[in-house]
Amino acid sequence: MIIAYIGLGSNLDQPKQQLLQALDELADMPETRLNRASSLYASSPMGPKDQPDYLNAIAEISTGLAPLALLDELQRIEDDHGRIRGRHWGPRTLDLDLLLYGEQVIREQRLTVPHPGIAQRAFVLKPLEELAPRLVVPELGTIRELSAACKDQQVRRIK
Ligand code: ROI
Repeated sequence: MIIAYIGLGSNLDQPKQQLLQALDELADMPETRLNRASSLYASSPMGPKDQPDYLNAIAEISTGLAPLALLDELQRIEDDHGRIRGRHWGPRTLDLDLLLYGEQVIREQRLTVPHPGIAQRAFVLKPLEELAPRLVVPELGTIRELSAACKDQQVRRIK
């Protein structure tokens, strides 16, 4: 089993319900256990501003799925949530990003791990810091260090 971290995001159609349901669906993936989940966090959109604020969270899973099989499962769950692949960086009902897969570095056509945006995104780093501050992102440093470097981005922990 490999420990992997999944980023969840939503800003359409009841984002809180989207995320809570997605956590249940992550727990139901084959060969996978949901170890724990962060709190939910709210932030204004990175990218185009003419869209609602986002809710984000992080799930830590243990999985026997290979990276691309895991990616297939994540895309299936996104599709089940009515994800429509519209404009680049537009609003979405559910976004599931494979952020980290053990300590592996993966550069394939469909999949880059660690996720390429990880070091610039407080809405990923803040909830990840809640779960695993000392976790090392291959080639970049610890979550705590990366999060400190993004501290000017506003992300609010809710509930
Ligand atoms: N902005 C925030 N705050 N949270 C997200 O999850 C998010 N996801 C995206 C883009 C459009 C880049 N902006 C985001 O895909």
